[in-house]
Amino acid sequence: MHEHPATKDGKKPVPHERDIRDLAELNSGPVTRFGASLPGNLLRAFDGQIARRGYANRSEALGDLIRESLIRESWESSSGEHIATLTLLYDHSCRGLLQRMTELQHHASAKVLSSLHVHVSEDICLEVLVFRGTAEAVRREADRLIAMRGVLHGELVVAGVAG
Ligand code: NI
Repeated sequence: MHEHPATKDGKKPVPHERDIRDLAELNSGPVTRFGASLPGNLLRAFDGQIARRGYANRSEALGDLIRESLIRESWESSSGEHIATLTLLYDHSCRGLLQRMTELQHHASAKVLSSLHVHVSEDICLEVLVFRGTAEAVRREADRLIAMRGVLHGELVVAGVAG
């Protein structure tokens, strides 16, 4: 990875924003081993998916997931307003979760245009939020919601750039 010059206000640009467009550069450099700790069931399920998709090993599959995640993130460097959906699966019985989620949505810098709620089971709810805002604001609110205790899964999909 090459060095990025500091911008006028002294803040360094996020290094990946430009670099991730260059997959060749992402795939260059020495191979580095690292350790990771995951719940056993999660790893077994991942191994099953790896086998179904025909990957030679976990490293290849993990590399693809990481690249996909980085590329998906690259839209954040684009300017203007975006429309995006955030799908959340959460345990509504988790103490304080509903209040924290509601408060965040009322104060979010990305506007919540609409939401859809489905009671999936006794404890689990599915919620789809439609956001409008800058890429940075939408991503920030989505990340904060996904990180909340009691949220089991979250996925942000950018539906388009608002006119
Ligand atoms: Ni519900």
